Amino acid sequence: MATGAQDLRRMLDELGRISDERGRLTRTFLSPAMRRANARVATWMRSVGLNVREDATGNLIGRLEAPRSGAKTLLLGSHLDTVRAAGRFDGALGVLLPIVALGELRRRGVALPFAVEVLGFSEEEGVRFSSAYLGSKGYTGQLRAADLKLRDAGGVSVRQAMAAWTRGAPTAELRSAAARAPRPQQWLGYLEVHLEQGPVLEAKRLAVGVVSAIAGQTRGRLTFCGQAGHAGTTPMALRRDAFTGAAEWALAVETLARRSSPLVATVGAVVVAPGAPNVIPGEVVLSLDVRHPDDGARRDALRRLIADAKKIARRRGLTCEWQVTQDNGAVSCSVPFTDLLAQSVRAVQRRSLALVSGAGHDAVVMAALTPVAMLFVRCREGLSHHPDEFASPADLNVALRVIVDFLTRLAGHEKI
Ligand code: HGY
Ligand code: MN
Ligand code: MN
Repeated sequence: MATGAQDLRRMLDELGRISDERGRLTRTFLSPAMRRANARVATWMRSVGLNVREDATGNLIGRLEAPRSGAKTLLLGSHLDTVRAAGRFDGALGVLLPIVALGELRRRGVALPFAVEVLGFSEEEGVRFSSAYLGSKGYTGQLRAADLKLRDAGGVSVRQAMAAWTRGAPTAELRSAAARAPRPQQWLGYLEVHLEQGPVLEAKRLAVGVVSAIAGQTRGRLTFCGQAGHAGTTPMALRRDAFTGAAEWALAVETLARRSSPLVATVGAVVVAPGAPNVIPGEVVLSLDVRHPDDGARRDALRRLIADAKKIARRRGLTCEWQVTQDNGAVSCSVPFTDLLAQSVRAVQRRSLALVSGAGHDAVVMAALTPVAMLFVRCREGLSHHPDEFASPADLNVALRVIVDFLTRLAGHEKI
């Protein structure tokens, strides 16, 4: 399998260079780089015998038919979009590894009794529209009107971006005749391979592990409004500075999260308007990302943080407004499906470990419709959402062997 792992590394390196920005990897929803990435991954899909299509949400779908019609379909996939200044493994690993695994089975002459769809979801990170999982929601028919109305920093809505994308689709071969309604009753389940993005596997000296559950997360925007004014002539006592109010709140977010483990809360993006050095900030928009394995605890923390924002605003003569852009409950992975995956993990690395995922994944969306399982791959120092994100060739080889074993094991399963 060493050549398979070498192919996988080469593909990850190549895909990691397809970016919207020079010098760093940023590939957001329906961007020009996404178009190039889909075209490149489509060639790899076709090279192992998959029929390739693209749906109206820009998801890339490679399908391997079963020998007999009416057989169920196993879904394998992850996302092809990235955060800004991303690593080359987050998402891409879960799309490219199944392609290499299917190529390995083809080389061995193994015909699977079920169909397979390899899914390259077009949007999981929620960078462009501040709402995650638009790709897998589109694939599963779960996109809501509110999702389509979301606007990016340039004022373009999701609906407009999707319309522009399908008009520009490269060839008929990549454009599905129509967005196919999902038929979950036809699915065996969804398996996602993903970087752990945390330190546990490294601490346990394990190359891979299985996921028991995925933490719930809420994302949104909090806007503080005050009074813009002249930085030189406005006395400090007369100011209604939106940024200092926002800064006080950001520290309150950190203080609450530090006191309430395993709660995590992050202010990751800040927009200050009008954004000139000699103008007192009149309006500040902050992003908020709150996560917890327990939904009740997450919701309590969110209520507390919004109340703190209102208190700070009142005291400083500001207004504040909260807008939720995403809210997902915690999800448990399918026990039988995960047990089968754990058998393959044990067959390859002798020991299997179950982890809770603090990161969100497309499996959260897929779990609403079909059993889900996830394989985590160790990442160096737990670092992710960073250019230095890294999974070793040896660990990639272990993950590849696990997935080949899993597909072979599932093929022999009486319930197919
Ligand atoms: O943010 C996350 O949890 C994931 O990387 N999308
Ligand atoms: Mn990510
Ligand atoms: Mn990811």
